[in-house]
Amino acid sequence: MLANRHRLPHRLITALLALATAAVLGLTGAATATATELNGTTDNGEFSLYSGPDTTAMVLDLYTSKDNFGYLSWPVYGGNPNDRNESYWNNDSYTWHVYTDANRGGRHGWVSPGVMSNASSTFRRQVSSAYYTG
Ligand SMILES: [Ca+2]
Repeated sequence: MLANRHRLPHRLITALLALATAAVLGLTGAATATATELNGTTDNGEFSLYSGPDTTAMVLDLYTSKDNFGYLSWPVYGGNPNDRNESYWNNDSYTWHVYTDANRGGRHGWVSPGVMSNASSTFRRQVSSAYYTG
């Protein structure tokens, strides 16, 4: 939760600056690109875990850190995404850290920005929490 508090003000400031810029330029209806997490689509700024190999099947698209996948549901399809990951895509500008247990427990791995891959045997179908670091 601390990470969320850290990140949201930055995102809000960015959005406010964009709106201020739009106002100065006299633009109306200017849209700011914003990631919508847990909508089943990997937007810019999100880290996604997929239930199938090669970024297929169900998508758990995260914008903020998650302490316990046991409390989440797969977007669109429903059901629990805990220990169901087979591949991933970090479409964020931040590095994401994954753990095989909730609350940063178990084994730890990290995914650099832009990386898309299948999970290694160490993490395949075992990830239970995920965090970005700015
Ligand atoms: Ca999304």
